[in-house]
Amino acid sequence: MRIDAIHLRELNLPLVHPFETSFGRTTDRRVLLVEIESEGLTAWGECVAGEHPYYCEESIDSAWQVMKAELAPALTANDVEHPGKCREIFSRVRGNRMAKAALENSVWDLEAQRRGISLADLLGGTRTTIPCGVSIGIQDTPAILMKKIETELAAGYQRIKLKCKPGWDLNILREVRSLWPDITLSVDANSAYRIRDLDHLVEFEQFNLLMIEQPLWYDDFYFHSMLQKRLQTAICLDESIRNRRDALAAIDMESCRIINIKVGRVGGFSEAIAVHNVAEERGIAVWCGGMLETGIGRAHNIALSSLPNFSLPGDVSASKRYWKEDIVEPEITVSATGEITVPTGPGRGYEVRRDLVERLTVRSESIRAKELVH
Ligand code: OSB
Ligand code: MG
Repeated sequence: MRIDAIHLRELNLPLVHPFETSFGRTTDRRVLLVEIESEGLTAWGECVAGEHPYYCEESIDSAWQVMKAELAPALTANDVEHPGKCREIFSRVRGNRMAKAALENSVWDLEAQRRGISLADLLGGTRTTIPCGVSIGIQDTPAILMKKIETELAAGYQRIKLKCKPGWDLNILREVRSLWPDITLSVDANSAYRIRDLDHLVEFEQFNLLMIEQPLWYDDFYFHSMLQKRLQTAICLDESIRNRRDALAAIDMESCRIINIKVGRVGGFSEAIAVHNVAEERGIAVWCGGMLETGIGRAHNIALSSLPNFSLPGDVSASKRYWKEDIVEPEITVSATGEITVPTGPGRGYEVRRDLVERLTVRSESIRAKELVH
């Protein structure tokens, strides 16, 4: 297929509630969208990089620069026979996986439209509905957190994940478990602990957690492996897993027993599928993580979550938990039993509200195929 033009845009969208992790608080999301024009079709992708390089090395500004200067020109200069070819086209550029993913995922979105099948089908999905959980940020007080948990359980979500850090961990878990002894519960530390906290982390065992997500360094396997040996509770790796080889290493070293797959973090759908497959072969369950996406990234996460080994509830939740008005229609909704129905129409299955996108755009830039410039 021939890519005629790639449009980058930045939108500013206030979150309904601020989202706080161990590395910081987000109140407004700077959203980077990619729109691809190809032979009369329009496809979309979302770059999930943060406002700051705190979750990983990328930020939306670094991603914009790399897409504009390197990745987008490489894509328009090549014949992209299949979205699976993007990895090779981008291979000269090291890292920058969120920037690569935004473009590659748009090409998958395009290919699904071209073939008139759903994105989920194109990716090899088998599930018709996906189980959903929520990620609840650090709150100003424990009482506010308890209220939030109550709301999310009432909405039907199947798993509650709490962001934690030293000082917002055992005290919180004690209170949550006294109120809800049996719910499926996990924590995500976003690398807030060190190996010297080992005895402290062993205390988490008493709360019957489904998993402890990324307790140690964002780039570590070795110390996670040491920690996993001391814990009955499964460690789940998020930040550390950048690709299929990382997943293999982590599984072989027993650094984790569960993997969180984020399509942006691993550089696109092709690599996400590869991580999914290698985990499946080794009997390691995966689930789909989230990065406070708008409906575009969310739609892509839903399609990915339809693959068979996404057996645990993901951080893929309803639009209204994040946005007053999402940029897709219909907005993403979750059933009373905590499930999202995987759309079956062609492409991503959620229309982009172009008028709203235009109104929210604060900067844009286009990269066109060379032959079109005269
Ligand atoms: O570690 O999963 C994470 C959001 C920003 C950065 C990192 C993470 C998160 C989340 C949000 O947990 C999950 C969501 O989008 O619902
Ligand atoms: Mg995480």
